Amino acid sequence: MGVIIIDGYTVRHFVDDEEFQKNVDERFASLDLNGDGVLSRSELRKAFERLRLIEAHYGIDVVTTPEQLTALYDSLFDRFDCDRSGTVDLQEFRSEMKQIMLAIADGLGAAPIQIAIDEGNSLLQKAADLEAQKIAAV
Ligand SMILES: [Ca+2]
Repeated sequence: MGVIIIDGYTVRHFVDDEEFQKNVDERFASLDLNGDGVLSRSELRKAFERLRLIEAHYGIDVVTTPEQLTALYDSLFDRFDCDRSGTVDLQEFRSEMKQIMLAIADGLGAAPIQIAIDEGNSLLQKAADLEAQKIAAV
């Protein structure tokens, strides 16, 4: 478990950077377990569990039953699956990840806050790393 200091500005910067697109594309590829080029419901569920988006963005910290969790993941899947094809393609994944990150940025606002990160490669961690690199490069 690490702790990063991050604000909305840092997250927005990251979303506009090509590094973000690269990260999202890599993530998509690693989540597409059967390699068919789209994410199924179960593949995307694994993604949510890994990204910890529930905790980070949706603000739900008390999820008690498996049924509630499934309902939650289903509603998230429907958000990603814009054209209701039953799968999430790369374009849908990219645009929704961007929306989610921007929503996080809005939530963070201008005041830097500390966030506990317990996965080394989370997107917020990458955002903080990128900002640190930029500061170091000046
Ligand atoms: Ca797939």
